[in-house]
Amino acid sequence: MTDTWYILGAGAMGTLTAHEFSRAHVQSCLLHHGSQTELRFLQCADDEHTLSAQPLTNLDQAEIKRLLVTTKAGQLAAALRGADTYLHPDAVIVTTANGLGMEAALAPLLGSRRLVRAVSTAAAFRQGGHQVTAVTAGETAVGDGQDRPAPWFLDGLQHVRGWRWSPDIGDRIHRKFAINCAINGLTASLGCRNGELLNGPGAESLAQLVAETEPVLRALGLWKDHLSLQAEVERVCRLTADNQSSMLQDILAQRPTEMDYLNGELLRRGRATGFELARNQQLVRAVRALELKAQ
Ligand code: KPL
Repeated sequence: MTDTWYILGAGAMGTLTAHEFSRAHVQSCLLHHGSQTELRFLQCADDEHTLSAQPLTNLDQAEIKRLLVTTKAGQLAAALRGADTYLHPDAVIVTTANGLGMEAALAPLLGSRRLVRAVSTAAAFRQGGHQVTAVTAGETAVGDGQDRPAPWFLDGLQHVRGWRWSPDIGDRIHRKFAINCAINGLTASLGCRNGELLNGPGAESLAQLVAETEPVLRALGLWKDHLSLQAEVERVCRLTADNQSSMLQDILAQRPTEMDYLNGELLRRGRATGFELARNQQLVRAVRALELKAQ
């Protein structure tokens, strides 16, 4: 029998993932940090699915051998701290969190375990309370730096719709980082959908931000594509034109954003290499001000 995947974080991403695992007959258990069993209602096109989320504290010590953490980067450390008692010493831990710069703070919490990164285009949003609406199951790339899929991937995750092993996960993380640095903060600060960065004042702000950002990303080895970042970002904005970026959703729902792990981290790395990034700095300040206003 294969090990159960425990999915920690019963928000939009966790709920959609738990549904996708169940669709693929991959045994999973959705977990949350509360003290009671809760329900989540997931709307997928015309179907509604009800899922239950169990309190983490219901588990036995060291019960978790496979953990998928679906919280954002800023909540990863707290999630791992809360799960510590329940994690097996050899547990595989996978995170779908975006961004860069969280690794050092997490290292003491992982012990001898490794944190495996997953890069996902799955999208869902929470409509307040326990209602979640799925936008797309998307594609999820998982990798631990090895060419061949790990046994824990082959015995379960490979059957889930859109989940693929990726030998070049580092490049995918960097690519998503670059695209999110261009789109997320700007849509959050302007309060606009992704498609609104293609025309008018939104397009002007995007062009200025990308013109400042691409050279530093290239210098840091975080954008290696032969295509310009501007062309790729415009393509993503067209594909996701009706979406509210995840950062805009966080601002609207008064949740902390991933800014520290996106443009905030870019500023830190850029400064260490001699780049002063005025527009990125302005954007980080603008998003922090929105976060503070919401507190
Ligand atoms: O990844 C995204 C996000 O919102 O975090 C994009 C690509 C911008 C799609 O909305």
